[in-house]
Amino acid sequence: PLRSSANVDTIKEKTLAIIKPDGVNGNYVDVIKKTILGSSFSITQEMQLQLNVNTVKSFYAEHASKSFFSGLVQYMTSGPVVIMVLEKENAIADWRALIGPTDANIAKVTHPKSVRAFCGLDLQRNCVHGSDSPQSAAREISFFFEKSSSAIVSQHDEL
Ligand code: IDP
Repeated sequence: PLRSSANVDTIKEKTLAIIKPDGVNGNYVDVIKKTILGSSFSITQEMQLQLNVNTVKSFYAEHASKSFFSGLVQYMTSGPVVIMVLEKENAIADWRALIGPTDANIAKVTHPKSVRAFCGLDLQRNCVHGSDSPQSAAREISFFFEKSSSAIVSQHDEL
């Protein structure tokens, strides 16, 4: 049987987005949320937090051995962040495409319309985070938003 396009099941996907301290501090929250909503994502959860050192170390554990790790921890605890769950079809890849490459200076050249191009500053201070795979998205969303993780979140001052 034919189905009208309105009835075609779409498989929605969720990803974790973070507006990092440079983005919040630079007053980019509203323009980034506008970009998100204008790109057919819905924002299903959102909170503003001041992250602490242990939470950032745990969130970025895969980078613990990297030379930039201590700088990353310092940066991510330097001010409040806005953490959101974004939902749409193909949300994980589409949000990564929308934010552009890790290095904001490269983004300005190769992806001038990307979020990191318009609000990022450099390789470290790149304004936004996006989950890089379905496994990361599942881990990162539960890290911040599942009830069982409230022990971690409750260590912060929710703003
Ligand atoms: P991604 O955020 O684009 O997925 P990752 O390689 O997972 O990039 O790195 C996590 C974060 O660590 C980056 O977004 C950036 O803020 C920071 N970072 C990555 N590589 C470097 C580096 O070489 N120097 C300084 N900071 C870095």
